[in-house]
Amino acid sequence: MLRTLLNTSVVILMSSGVAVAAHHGAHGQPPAHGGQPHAMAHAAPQTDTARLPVAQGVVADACWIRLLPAPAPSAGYFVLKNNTNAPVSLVGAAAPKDYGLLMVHQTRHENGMSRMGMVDEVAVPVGGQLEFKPGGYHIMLEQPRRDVAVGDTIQVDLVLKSGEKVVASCEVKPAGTMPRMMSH
Ligand SMILES: [Cu+2]
Repeated sequence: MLRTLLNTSVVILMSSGVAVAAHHGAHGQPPAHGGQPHAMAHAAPQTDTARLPVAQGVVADACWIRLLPAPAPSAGYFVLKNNTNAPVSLVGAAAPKDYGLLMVHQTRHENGMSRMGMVDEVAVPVGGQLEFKPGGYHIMLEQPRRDVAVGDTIQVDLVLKSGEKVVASCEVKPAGTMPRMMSH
């Protein structure tokens, strides 16, 4: 019942234009993402990931974070590899030491516009991998709890549908790291 309600909230958000071209600004302003549906939809992934067991056979490689000055959200990228014999799905993320809110996002290109929306679940096939990269899937990091600086290492807990987590060690890099500044 609760799960159904949460999913419905996400669908409504994604179809009602939360995904915007200038998403950095939109996401950085409290009115844009302070709404109740948004907060509810992402309450679960912000749970205490410290208690989750570490998944065996699932790894996140080459994680890095493109740092933008607050209140703009920063973005995290990595390669998620599923070396198990079962499908794996990413359903959330948390970096409790450093950020108050993480979200799983996907950037899509429609009618020449770059749009971004939250996603419930990202599947990684058996024996395969999925690259989170600029212009595609990414993690948004919001509400920094300290002054995160270039060169820092951020521990990001990636929450799987199985109730396990994958711990990613992410290097913080400057905003200029990406050639396409306005699109991640
Ligand atoms: Cu995003």
